[in-house]
Amino acid sequence: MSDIAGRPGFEDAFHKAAERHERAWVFVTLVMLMGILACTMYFVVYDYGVVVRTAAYRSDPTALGGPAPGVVPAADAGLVKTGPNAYAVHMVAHMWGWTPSPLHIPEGATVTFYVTSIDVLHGFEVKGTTINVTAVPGITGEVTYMFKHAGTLDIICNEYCGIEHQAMLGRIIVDPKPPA
Ligand SMILES: [Cu+2]
Repeated sequence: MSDIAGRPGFEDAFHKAAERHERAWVFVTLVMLMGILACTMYFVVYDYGVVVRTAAYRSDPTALGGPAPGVVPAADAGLVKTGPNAYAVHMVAHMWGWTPSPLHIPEGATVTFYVTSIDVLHGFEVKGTTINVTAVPGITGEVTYMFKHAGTLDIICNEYCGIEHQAMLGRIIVDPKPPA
């Protein structure tokens, strides 16, 4: 074994140190990959439900049984039954809140949200779920979601919409199924 810089055993020590570093970095990479996988699995397992479909169209919300343009529905307007275990609701964004809220949903229900805004752009996001629809004045966005678990979910606004944007909160309460 030749020596670098005239020091006996230097090359051996150098290779051993390099190997140690390589192993350490392979380990760090594996830990990061496992972290990403764990986050993904967590969301797959613990997500509150699944998006069934989404759509967006220009429309007069009254054609869908919703409030007239510019009108905020009643705060306690609930779900409208559209089929077995299926419901619809018109969710209206306004500076700075969501109506109707709080919104009660039975556990296991599939709910179609018709989302619009009466003033500026807002973002309809339900924390802990994959619901994320932009609320645009004059346009109805549609998202259908199946709520698998009972619990309380927060509605937030994810498009900056003015001075009280960060306080623009709503609430969805998924009521547990009565015992059969
Ligand atoms: Cu907003």
